[in-house]
Amino acid sequence: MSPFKFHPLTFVWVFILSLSLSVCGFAQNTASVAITGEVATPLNLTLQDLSTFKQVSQKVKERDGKEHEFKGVALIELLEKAGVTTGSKLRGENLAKYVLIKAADGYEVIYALAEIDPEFTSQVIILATEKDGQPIPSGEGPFRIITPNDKKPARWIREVRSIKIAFAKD
Ligand SMILES: Nc1nc2c(c(=O)[nH]1)N[C@H]1C(S)=C(S)[C@@H](COP(=O)(O)O)O[C@H]1N2
Ligand SMILES: [Mo]
Repeated sequence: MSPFKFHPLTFVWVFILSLSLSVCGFAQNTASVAITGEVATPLNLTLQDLSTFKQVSQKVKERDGKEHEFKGVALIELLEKAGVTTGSKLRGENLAKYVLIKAADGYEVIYALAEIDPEFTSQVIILATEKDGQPIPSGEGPFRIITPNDKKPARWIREVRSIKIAFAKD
């Protein structure tokens, strides 16, 4: 006889637990960020896709007053990949473009395109995929925007789903 006695329902609970864990993992791995609007090439980027870009880290203080290190891809790199008017093309009417970022909970924030472009600012805004060396958990991630120079974190939008470039002009 085995020294351990399992309750008959143990296996059912273990099964349910492992199933829900794998469903969560699957959701994280298939989650993606769509880049649409005024782009040459619309993109739909998964964590896997983002890992192929140059990785950038930003250390920021969160609301809890503690410093956290976020790692991900410079937003400008993603916009360039999508063929957005950046750099020398960011002039004239293109200066009226904004970047609308939407989250899973319906929260939305905007940045002017020029706020993101390195010819206008030395701040590197990132689409973060890691926090303190770990994937960003659901509820906050898997994708979060970090804007290190913003004095309050209200535009550090969690659970990013889409990024749309548009003209503010009518
Ligand atoms: N998706 C999403 N992101 C969000 C918000 C939100 O309501 N939804 N709130 C913002 C505000 S107002 C703040 S102050 C910070 C808070 O981040 P924290 O909960 O990680 O401290 O998240 C920002 N990002
Ligand atoms: Mo906030």
